[in-house]
Amino acid sequence: MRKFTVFSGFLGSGKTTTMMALTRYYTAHHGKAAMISNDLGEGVTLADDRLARLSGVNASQITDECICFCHDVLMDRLNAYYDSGCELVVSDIPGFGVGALEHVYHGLSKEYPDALELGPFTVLIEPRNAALLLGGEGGDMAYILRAQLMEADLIVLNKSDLLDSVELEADKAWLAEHYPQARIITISAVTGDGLEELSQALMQGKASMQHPDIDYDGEDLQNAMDQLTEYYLEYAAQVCCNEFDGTEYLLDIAHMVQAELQAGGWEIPHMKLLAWEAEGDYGKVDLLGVDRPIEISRRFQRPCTDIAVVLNANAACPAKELDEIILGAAKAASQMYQLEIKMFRKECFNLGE
Ligand SMILES: Nc1nc2c(ncn2[C@@H]2O[C@H](COP(=O)(O)OP(=O)(O)OP(=O)(O)O)[C@@H](O)[C@H]2O)c(=O)[nH]1
Ligand SMILES: [Mg+2]
Repeated sequence: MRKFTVFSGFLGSGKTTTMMALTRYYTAHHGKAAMISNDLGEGVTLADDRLARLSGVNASQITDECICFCHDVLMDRLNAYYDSGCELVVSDIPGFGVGALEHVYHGLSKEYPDALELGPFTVLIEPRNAALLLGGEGGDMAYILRAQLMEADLIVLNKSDLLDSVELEADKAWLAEHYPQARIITISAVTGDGLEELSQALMQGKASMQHPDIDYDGEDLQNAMDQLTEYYLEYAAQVCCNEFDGTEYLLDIAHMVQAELQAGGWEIPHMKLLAWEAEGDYGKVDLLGVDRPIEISRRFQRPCTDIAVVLNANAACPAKELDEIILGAAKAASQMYQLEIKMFRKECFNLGE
């Protein structure tokens, strides 16, 4: 079988964590699987892809362009995976993913009609965003959440570990009522709950190839894109003497960025901070909003001396201010830890341009 499925969903909903858990689970229990991380930065190392590979998952990245618009690159990559024995490949999508159903699924099926089987177009949502929609809130981002869910053949309510069974059933019922075209399942990418159901849904389910009216050329999507700045930073940091706690270092950067953004009245749906040592030990910290606790997704197992750092962020903050805040935090934290830093790459651009 040559199955391909796109994972759409809001920033921080857990696409990467789910693709990693699914790829690992599927390979262990069913057959070989692989995942692709897709984002827009030119020639960058994606934190998502590096994280997946550091944790031993069969993964690769496509950068510079959305898979919406580079079907030849995507198809070459998929063929390489299928030729190496993979039967299931999943990929995420940059930005908000809105329009990916048309651009990726309909585009691929026109250009490569018999090359692969498209699995259900899959959209992840996390409880916090489900609660916003349920409460009739969500501000400017509500359009994005609704458009994503309208495109779904399969809605995956992730982070089920954060809800009790009554809350879970209420969210599921609301999603089923408002998005009747989609099947709804609940999973926790962190605990592994629901991964068998997700595997079955992807392998047995098919893309409906529906054409929902999501007002793709309308003002709402453009407004949302205009607000967001995408940021990529890569550098090496070496301690002058002794050792340091790499996880605490990443946490300090995240706290500084959070405080500055909050003070400026900005918002940050997701900033990922990943660092690793040459021997393969690594740490990862996630900032998921100015008002949410900072999460440690992985702690370094040992003290650090010499690390590579990749920081990727999406923030509702102008590019110049975001650059000053993030670079300022990275430099200040490095000074605190007596680290000498060597910058490799920085990309910072508005998503709407
Ligand atoms: N509690 C809990 N946290 C989760 C779960 N899945 C993901 N997370 C956390 O949610 C945060 C975001 O997860 P990612 O997988 O990076 O989210 P994403 O959708 O790939 O984010 P973008 O790449 O920015 O679009 C991380 O801190 C994860 O550890 C889950 O099932 N339960
Ligand atoms: Mg991701």
